[in-house]
Amino acid sequence: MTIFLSPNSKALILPYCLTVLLLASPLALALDEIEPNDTPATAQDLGKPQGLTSVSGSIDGAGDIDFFKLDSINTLWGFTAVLDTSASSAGRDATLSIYDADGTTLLQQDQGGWEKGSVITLQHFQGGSGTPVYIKVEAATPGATISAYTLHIYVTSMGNHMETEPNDTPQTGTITRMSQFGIIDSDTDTDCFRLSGEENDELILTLRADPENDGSTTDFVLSLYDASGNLLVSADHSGPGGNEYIDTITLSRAIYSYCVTARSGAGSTATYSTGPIVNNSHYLPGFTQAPRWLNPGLGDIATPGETMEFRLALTNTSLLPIPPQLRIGVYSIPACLSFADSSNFDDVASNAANKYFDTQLEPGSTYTVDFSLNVLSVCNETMYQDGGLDYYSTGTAKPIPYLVAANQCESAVLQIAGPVYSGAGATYYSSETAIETAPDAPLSKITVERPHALILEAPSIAIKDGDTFVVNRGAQLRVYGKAVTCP
Ligand SMILES: [Ca+2]
Ligand SMILES: [Ca+2]
Ligand SMILES: [Ca+2]
Ligand SMILES: [Ca+2]
Repeated sequence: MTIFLSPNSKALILPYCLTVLLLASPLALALDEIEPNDTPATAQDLGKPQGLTSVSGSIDGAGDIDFFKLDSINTLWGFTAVLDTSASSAGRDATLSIYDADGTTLLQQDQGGWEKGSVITLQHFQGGSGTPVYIKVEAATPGATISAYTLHIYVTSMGNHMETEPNDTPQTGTITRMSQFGIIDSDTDTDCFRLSGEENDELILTLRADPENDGSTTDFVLSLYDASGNLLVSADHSGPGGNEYIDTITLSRAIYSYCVTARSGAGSTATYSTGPIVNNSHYLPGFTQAPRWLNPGLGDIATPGETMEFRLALTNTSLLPIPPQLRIGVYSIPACLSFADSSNFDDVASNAANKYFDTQLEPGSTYTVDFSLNVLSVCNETMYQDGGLDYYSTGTAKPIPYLVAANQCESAVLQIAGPVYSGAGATYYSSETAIETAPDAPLSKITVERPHALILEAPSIAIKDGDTFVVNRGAQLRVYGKAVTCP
């Protein structure tokens, strides 16, 4: 299964033009720092991150500064960097900073944003693929020693989607995207966001207090609530202009809300960004895509000239509605298939089509699209259900493999000339009533080797006495005893 981000538009989205891949299973990489790394020029290169990267290091007294270089995925993506100094037997006060590609332009900085260290969050990458940013770890007091720290870098897709008012209670919270942007516009404003947890999900919540980096000094509070509105945990560690961080909470399958309030500084400049990290990566609601081939032939084989009928399906398996930016698409291989009936789609190209849904998908509900395709040629290919949840800037390509084989009727005996069957292309579909090796190769062994398939369909099938069949791993031998009509 391939999961991908798609632009939030109604353009046709094909997998080969996607720019952003989400990882179905985020990677976790654990490294030790490598000295010398005291300047951007000698920064330890962490490359283009995937999932969670953790680095263990230390600040060894006077002069030690640790720089790490992180390469951009693209500007739709960003990261959260969490510095944990709680294991240090010496000093624990550190400063965590992010610099632009020049190594000197400060993008974000934190000192003691949470109980165990510092946090920089929802920091967009600044340029296209490979453009670096630099992360700096240093002692808050020059010359101090931090005997051990761990730097965790969580990579997430972002977008800073705007909150939707009214959202002042846990029950009315804006449904969470990957990251959210909001404003505490009055002393009484509370902004809540809801997400649907799954059993044993690990949730981290972060708040960036000054997303514009313009020096605003609102003092925010970030709080997590259960489905009944009970407060589970609250973070108010930082002062004015400081980030907030809620460390890992293990979830149940339930709806959770996190709310933002301001202790000071409400008004038009009281902007923030906030978002969850779930299982070291983005938050996405639970959903399934289940495309089906409705009329497969015997043995899941079609023949040229037939019509294949498909049903695409998208089901919301989470506990919250999926907002109505939903798209179900299809794409197929143009050499193999062409649309016979695409009338249920909203836009149709030669081998791709999309259907858009403008009402939210309720929990447990399914949207489907039926269509049919003409079978053009012999193929061993895949038809894909494409797209999905544009609200979350994401989609999934889910394949249906299919086999199209030629129906060959020209002789009564399929005679195999050599010891290795190769068929006509990748597949062979025969109405022959007998199969045997060549007369001059008695007692031969007939071997079917990947990617070949030998498919026999006839009222009765005989194999010459003494001939041996070998079907190697990955190859296919299918024998069907049904009547075949030949011209
Ligand atoms: Ca060091
Ligand atoms: Ca160093
Ligand atoms: Ca608000
Ligand atoms: Ca509000």
